[in-house]
Amino acid sequence: MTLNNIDQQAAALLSNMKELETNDPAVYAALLGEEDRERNGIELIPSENYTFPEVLSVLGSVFTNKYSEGYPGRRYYGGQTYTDQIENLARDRAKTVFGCDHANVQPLSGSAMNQAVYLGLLTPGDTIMAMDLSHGGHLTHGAPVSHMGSLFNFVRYVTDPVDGSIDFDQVRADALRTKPKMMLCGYTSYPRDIDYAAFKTIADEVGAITMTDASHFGGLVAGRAMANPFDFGFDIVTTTTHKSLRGPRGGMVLCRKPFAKALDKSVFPGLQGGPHMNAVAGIAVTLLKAQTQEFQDYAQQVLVNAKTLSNALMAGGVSLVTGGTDNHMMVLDTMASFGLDGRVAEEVLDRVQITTNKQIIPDDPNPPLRPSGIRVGTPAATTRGMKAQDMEQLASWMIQCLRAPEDEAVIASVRQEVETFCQRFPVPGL
Ligand code: DSN
Repeated sequence: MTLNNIDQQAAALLSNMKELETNDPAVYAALLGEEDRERNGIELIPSENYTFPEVLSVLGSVFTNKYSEGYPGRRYYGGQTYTDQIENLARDRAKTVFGCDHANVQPLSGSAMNQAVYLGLLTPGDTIMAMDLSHGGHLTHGAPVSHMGSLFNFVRYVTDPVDGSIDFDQVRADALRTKPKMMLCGYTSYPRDIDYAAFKTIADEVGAITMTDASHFGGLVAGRAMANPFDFGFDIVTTTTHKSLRGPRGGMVLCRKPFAKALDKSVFPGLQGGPHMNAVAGIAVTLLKAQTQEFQDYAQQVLVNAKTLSNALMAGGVSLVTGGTDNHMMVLDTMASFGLDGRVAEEVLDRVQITTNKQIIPDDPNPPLRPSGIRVGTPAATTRGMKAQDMEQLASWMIQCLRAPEDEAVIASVRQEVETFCQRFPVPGL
């Protein structure tokens, strides 16, 4: 019996890549193209990031070969010595990082993890209070177009049009009237922090389970830069693992002990079959990284960068939804600021290799594919080492392009400047 050493693994990786180049040149070419895109452009989509090189290693590893239905020590397939090791590591590290009693690291995605919580703890038809989609909530927080929106009775709260605050007197009145079984906070496009204490007080008054979907800011909670809902007595926190946390694509359900059994059962066998063990290995690796000072510094810098970027945009006359940010993201009202809908704004910035995403704004009169704004965030740029002064430069380029979307000279010159700038900031793993 021999275990591979690092030289053998390096030779295997090179050989695997050569096989791809030879046997599937179309996919290989797309891979090279994506590498160049990531290297030569600035990633500002707030839900995207560059994962750790160690995570890339385990994602492309033999762990992808293995079926592991069940949980460590109780599997439905043999050969689980090493998969049990990595899943136990991932679960224990998740508990340490987030300060919770129990962790399930098997959800294949953010939608699956949220569905597992609702379906595991509630009965179809039950009432859940959550943030309205156009005010920042996620599809799985009850948007009418999602299956969850038809299965459960979602009561939606909204935000103040000027400062983005939540009217907790209104939330309380709605909770007393509708008697939700669950109160959910968390968001996909909301640039403010959450008042967990206020939610918890109302939930306790009506006997609701408290849940936070921390997908966007899970990494900032892990890095101690943002508040942890468990410190306020929350029952459940879900988070995707690939956004601010910098892990592989996937999800986690974290909870207090009384919910552990039902939630495990809901993830498997309730909702999913075999977990993706290469992703579970990546989650384990990520959660060790998340315990370092370097990660905490990154999390703090994400917030500093977001504040600097938002201030620079506003100083340049850009209208931001809620007038700024408390977290890693901001939403630009491009229609009000430049007379451009979000699709056009996204396309103009794409042309200079600054990647953003079109975004509906609260109560947007425009449709989702031509909404009034774009969403921007700093986790990926921060991972690459960009600091506050770089955010001022980014704001200046964005404003130049959005003010003159049809000026080919401006577009060409900013594109060149962006490409030169990017050479100073290597992409991890490339
Ligand atoms: N796709 C995620 C985001 O961009 O926020 C939410 O599903």
